[in-house]
Amino acid sequence: MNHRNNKTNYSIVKFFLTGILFTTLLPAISFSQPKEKIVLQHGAHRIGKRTDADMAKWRGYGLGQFIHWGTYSLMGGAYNGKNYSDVGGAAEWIRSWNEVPHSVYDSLYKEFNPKSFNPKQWAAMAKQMGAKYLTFTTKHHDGFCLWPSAYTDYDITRSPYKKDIVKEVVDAYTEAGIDVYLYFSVMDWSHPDWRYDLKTKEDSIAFDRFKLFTKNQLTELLQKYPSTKGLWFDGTWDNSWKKSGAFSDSLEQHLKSLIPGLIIGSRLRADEKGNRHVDANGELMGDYEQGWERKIPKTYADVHGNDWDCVMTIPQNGWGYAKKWMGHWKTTKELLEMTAQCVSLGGNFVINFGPKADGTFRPEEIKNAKEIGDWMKLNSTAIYNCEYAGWEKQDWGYYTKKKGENKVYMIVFNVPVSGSLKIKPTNNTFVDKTYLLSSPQKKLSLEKLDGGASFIHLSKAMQAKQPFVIVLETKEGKQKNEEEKAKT
Ligand code: FHN
Repeated sequence: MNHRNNKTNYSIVKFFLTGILFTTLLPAISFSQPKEKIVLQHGAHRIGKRTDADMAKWRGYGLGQFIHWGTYSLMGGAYNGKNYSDVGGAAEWIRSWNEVPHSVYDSLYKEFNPKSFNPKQWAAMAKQMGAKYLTFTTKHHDGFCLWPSAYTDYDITRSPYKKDIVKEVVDAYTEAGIDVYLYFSVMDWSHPDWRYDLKTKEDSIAFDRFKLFTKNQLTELLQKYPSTKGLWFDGTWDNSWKKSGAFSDSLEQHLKSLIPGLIIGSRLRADEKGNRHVDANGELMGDYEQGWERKIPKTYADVHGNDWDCVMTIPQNGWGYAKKWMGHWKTTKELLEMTAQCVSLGGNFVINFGPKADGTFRPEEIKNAKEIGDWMKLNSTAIYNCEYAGWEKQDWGYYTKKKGENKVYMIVFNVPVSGSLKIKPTNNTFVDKTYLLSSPQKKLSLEKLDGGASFIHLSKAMQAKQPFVIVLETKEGKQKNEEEKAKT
């Protein structure tokens, strides 16, 4: 087999340092604006958000599904009776664990034969959950391709399964009305020309070949699956890629020329100075910010006016199937609250699933998906096509606003002991009508307070039903019975 000689010594320490740097420090570091504008050839080519219909659709998704699937799913994060999750390792990284000989991992493809894989069932589960888009791992860091690639033989055709899994997934989800985005790891442990850094002339020569290989594979993916709505890049944090700003720029333009409207997040690009995500002038490179991994912005100011999505694991960490899930497993209520929080701050929330090697999902994931879907059935109006409302955040939950309508939604997760929810519209807006989204005939009364604020008092029965959604129909102008301010 080609591309099998590369010895990767990615230790878990390096993984976690990368993770911490990437997920914790990125927004804080990257957005500090330099005083004077630097002239860049390969910086951002657009200031501000995209304004086209494809991006408007992306913005309205609200909820998405991520799927990590590959030969790592066979190990399930365990080797020789030991669990990688016990030492903080993510299951899809198990090849980098010292316990696992590369020869063992690199032979896994010979056993990859997902007999119970039913792409239509996967798509039906995602649809019931309310996901509007899927991000699917075509190739993770190990380099194994779930599609038949002309550029490597480390692909699905060499497995006993043989069939094109990417096609099966793209077709089933597209048919179910769910948009598909392809995850692609640039870092490829299986390729002899992959380099972490370019220290010698030989490194650069090898990496030039690797760049061509990457371009060929991506072109192949978009040509094979033209209904693809976008690409989700990963594994672009190493120096070799940071030193390839001009290439990443031309690659992005090439890919966008293949599918008009294609959406690509900020993980692909580097500028000529080695900055990633945002260029040396602090401008986002890409259609949306891709730095929100396993964390959610706290305030609207944190998103710097950009589109963004948050990708989240159900366990503490780990994306591929793990026999033993790491740390705390998020409950349905927590996942719903994160969805509401993301939409309230203008982002999408993407929940990861790690199917087993046989193609079935673990029961915990099935339960989460079902419960989320049941809630979405009643309340998704407050999630889809909604945006940041601009109202002062209150402790009971999150506001979202329907695009282009005079409707603000209160997604209530924590009713205070008083049973009363305070609301405070922005200046020059007042609430005209208040009712429950799930039963619009049930009007809620509003006690108007001084300063434009109001209370909604809830019955005990309603308090037990949270999370629930209250609709506020708004009008422009001042609330009528405002008291005169005290003269002091
Ligand atoms: O290293 C990967 C990880 O395995 C997983 O794929 C996540 C998903 O966002 N991305 C990387 C870390 O940022």
